[in-house]
Amino acid sequence: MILYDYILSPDCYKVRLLAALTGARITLRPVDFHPGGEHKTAPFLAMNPSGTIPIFEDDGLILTESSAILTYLAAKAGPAWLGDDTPAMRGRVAQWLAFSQRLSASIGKARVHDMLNKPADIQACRRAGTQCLREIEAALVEQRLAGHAFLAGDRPTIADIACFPHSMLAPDGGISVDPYPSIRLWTRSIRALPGFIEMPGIHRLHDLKPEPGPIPERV
Ligand SMILES: N[C@@H](CCC(=O)N[C@@H](CS)C(=O)NCC(=O)O)C(=O)O
Repeated sequence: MILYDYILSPDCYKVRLLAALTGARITLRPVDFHPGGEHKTAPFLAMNPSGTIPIFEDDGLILTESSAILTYLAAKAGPAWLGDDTPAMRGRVAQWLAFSQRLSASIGKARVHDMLNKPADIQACRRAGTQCLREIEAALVEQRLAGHAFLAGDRPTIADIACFPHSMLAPDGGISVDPYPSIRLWTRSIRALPGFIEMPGIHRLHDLKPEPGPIPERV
């Protein structure tokens, strides 16, 4: 299994992370995303006409779109990650996979604008990204009230893997993650999973900040 990969891409990191968590062996083929723009060259456009990474190759099958790749890799290497326990859980996983594309289109765009100077309507991206984080926070509060620490149920699924990277990298695009205590707890649960791997830029600092709220007075 080959992942056409860029180390600073959150969408590629999703695939590396799931591979690490499931113990799947994948070969990384680095792409000169920046400054080379290799993903826009003819051989890459032949694999993915939309000109994005990740691209995934396995035994003659070429897959694009991170959510599709997560689904395939989970089916192959760790079916429990698909979240097929109940129809409701399966539906929620599908919902969060679709939602993750809103994260790419908002936080992802704000991040490449700020880090790589790519043109974007930065204020619109930040507004949309903040709205996405609020929706994740609200959903996680509901989940916690039901005794569940993860997005689709009481255990991690590809829904969490699809939404975790962009949420954690939001500060790279000028979007704060500080106001969201449930996101903070959720990301801690993900980090604690056996086999978890980091990506450069994932903000540990966020974890280390004190919980929001008034500072207790010293006695
Ligand atoms: N919907 C795609 C989005 C992937 C995407 O936007 N990837 C970024 C890198 S993280 C990319 O290739 N952007 C193209 C560019 O900025 O030229 C997916 O989920 O795989």
